[in-house]
Amino acid sequence: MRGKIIQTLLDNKGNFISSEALSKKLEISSEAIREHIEVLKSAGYNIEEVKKKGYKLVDDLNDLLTYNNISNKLDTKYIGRSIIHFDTIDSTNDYAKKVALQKQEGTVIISEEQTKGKGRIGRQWVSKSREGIWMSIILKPNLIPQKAPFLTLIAGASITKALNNLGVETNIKWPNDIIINNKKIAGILTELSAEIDKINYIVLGIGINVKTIDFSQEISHIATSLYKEGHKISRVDIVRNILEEFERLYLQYINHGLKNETLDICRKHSAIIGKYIYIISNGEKELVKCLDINKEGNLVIKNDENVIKEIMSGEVSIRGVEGYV
Ligand code: BTX
Repeated sequence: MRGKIIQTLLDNKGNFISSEALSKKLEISSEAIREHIEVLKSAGYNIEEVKKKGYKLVDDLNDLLTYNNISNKLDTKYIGRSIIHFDTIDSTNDYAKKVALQKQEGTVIISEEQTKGKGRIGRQWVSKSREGIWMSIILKPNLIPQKAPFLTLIAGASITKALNNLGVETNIKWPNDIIINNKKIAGILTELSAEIDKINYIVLGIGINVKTIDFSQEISHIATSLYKEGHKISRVDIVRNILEEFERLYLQYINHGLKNETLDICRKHSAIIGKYIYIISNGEKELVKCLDINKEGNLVIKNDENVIKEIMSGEVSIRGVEGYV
């Protein structure tokens, strides 16, 4: 019933709905409505109550990343059909790994804040309360483990496509960064648990800066947010779009292998194809020309001796000649 109340308030966007109208629509007493509203308020919903006008959900909190908000009009079969929402947590990836074996494929762990958000190779991911989207998707594909890195590309392509649907142009810095104006608005951290020939689960972590205006000095030269770039978009809309695009591209890959749209998106929106870049691996830095992303999702580069090589995403980092890109 509380889900239905939230749904009705959401449908009524920004407007009051009287207690009578609510109780008529949901076929419960005004007293029961009042009790449910109290519980919803204590769960963090910002419901405004005005005598003779009724109730309304105050705008910004429509943007809490709860199951009710996201699942409203979510058009997926199983990605995001189950959502575990936290106000705060250490890391959604770490939580997802703890519960992955017991949860169904497509379960999403999402938090308003992370206190120990993780980047790759032990790096930190700044994840302030309500300023962005910090979420992890649990996947259990029937693939050999060597194919897991491609899922990072699917995530990157789905973030790009989703933001595109919402009017934002982004580029992908292979393999795991999404950028606007040469700065990072999103990062992807893919973690794998596998046997030699079988994936147990994959946790796909996605971090997107949405509302942050001030970044700390350490990252302000490489980080930006959608708000900072002039795109005031609701976090809920972004999550919903990403889950839908992700499911589509993921199913294409699982069902049709390498014949899929992901590569087209990654190539078309690549921030590095055709450019000179530094490949950094184990502290070594090599200047190369980036030629393409091949069918397996590996980066094809040419080094200064004109030797063409394939780079797997693994643990390399990429830097542009003049800075971050
Ligand atoms: P990465 O290792 O490519 O990027 C991490 C680096 O990016 C940091 O060392 C820092 O320089 C910079 N950085 C830190 N925070 C931010 C930020 N908010 N915006 C831009 N740049 C930043 C990228 O790793 C992968 C990030 C995945 C984050 C998600 S959030 C949900 C999930 N849970 C979790 O703990 N991590 C993932």
